[in-house]
Amino acid sequence: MPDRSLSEKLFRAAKEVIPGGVNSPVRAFRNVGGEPFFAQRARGARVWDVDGNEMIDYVGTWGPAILGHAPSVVIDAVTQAAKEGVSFGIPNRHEVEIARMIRDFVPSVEKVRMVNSGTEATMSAIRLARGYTGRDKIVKFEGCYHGHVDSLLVAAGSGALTFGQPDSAGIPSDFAKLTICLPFNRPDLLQELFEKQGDEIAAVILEPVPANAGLYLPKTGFLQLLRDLTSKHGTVLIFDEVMTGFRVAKGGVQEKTGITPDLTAMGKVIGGGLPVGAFGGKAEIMDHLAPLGPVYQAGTLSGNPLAMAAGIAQLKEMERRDGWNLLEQIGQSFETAVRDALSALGRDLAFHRIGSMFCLFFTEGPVDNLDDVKRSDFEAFRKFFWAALDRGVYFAPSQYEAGFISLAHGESEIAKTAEVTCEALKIALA
Ligand code: KE4
Repeated sequence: MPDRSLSEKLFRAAKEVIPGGVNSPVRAFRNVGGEPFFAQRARGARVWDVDGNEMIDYVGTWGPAILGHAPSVVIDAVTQAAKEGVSFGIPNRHEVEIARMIRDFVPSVEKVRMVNSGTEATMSAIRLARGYTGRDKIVKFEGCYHGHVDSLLVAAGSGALTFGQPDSAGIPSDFAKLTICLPFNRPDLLQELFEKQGDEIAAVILEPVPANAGLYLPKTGFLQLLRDLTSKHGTVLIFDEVMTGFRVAKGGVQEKTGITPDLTAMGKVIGGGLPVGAFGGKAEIMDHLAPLGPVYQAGTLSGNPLAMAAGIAQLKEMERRDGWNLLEQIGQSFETAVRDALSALGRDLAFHRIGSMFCLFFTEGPVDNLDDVKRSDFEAFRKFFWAALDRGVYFAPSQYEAGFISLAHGESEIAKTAEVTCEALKIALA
């Protein structure tokens, strides 16, 4: 068992001054029990805790670390930008450059507004859709998580699900009732809803590949049906690609599927690890934003030069190395290792992967939506998580999260992970 005494000491101190000792609930390890470790430093595919324990990291700061942690191209870009100033609150050239890159990577994004988190991105996209359509109702899917937005913390995933709080306290019922929640991958229920209320619905927002209740894929035709129904009824279709964007493909899920939303929420990868979100889409809709139009949205640090420089450097490096193709190759070798471990144990657990995002469910398939995920053996997951962590591999501390592979996960990391996964599965499934 690794020594984690300094992390324990820090956690005790943290809990005295920070609610739950964390600045984001999922970091508290509540889904797996025990206490979180405290990071000392991270580089490439590895993270070291304050007690000096080294781990191969498959959380990757929940998505941004697509090149691996602290890539030199990002550090150099941020250092250079900082020499000119850390924040202006004045338009700067970095904002124009990253906006042009986002537009070029994601053709459905004709105009984009930078913000400071994925939450801000989805919150702003919803407000914009309501302002553009003049309608109030919105649709989301059970288990999808779009940040801690009042109107979207309804049947939400990720940390909200981890704590059994898919419907947060503090949200007025008058507010929540404007959010209609459907199970994912149920075209029948979608069709029925739109037949009855389609012309009253401002927007449908979804993770086109849900990855906040584990990771599962849209069934064939589901996204196309969504696109057809929203187009027919003048409803704004919003893809929340905060996690999948610039990761599962250069242009995200919309590039892989060819289904084009009206608006896209983005974040994580485009910030290179610094606080960034963005939302963008059709100019006709985006031009309803202040100062052009009646929908207000603002942010002191939006377009911050350091965050922009980090995102530009990361996107350029991904493009230079054709990172998406490399990630697919690494993802395939990772998947082979996991499936070999499962077959050696004679267990047919559901393992889902799209590019460099994955999830091992402690249940047999099919896993098509949140109800299927809830069949998982959470005790076995807990044992697996700690057995892997104690052997130097850090997976996401919740069955309701996805894993992330980076360009820094080389052959040695995958080989070590295969060995540890095998041992951890034996312990978890014994
Ligand atoms: P942030 O506000 O946390 O930057 O982004 C919210 C968000 C929006 N949309 C999607 C699809 C997301 O996955 C997220 C945030 N992702 C979680 C990980 N599942 C962040 C981790 C955390 O809450 O600490």
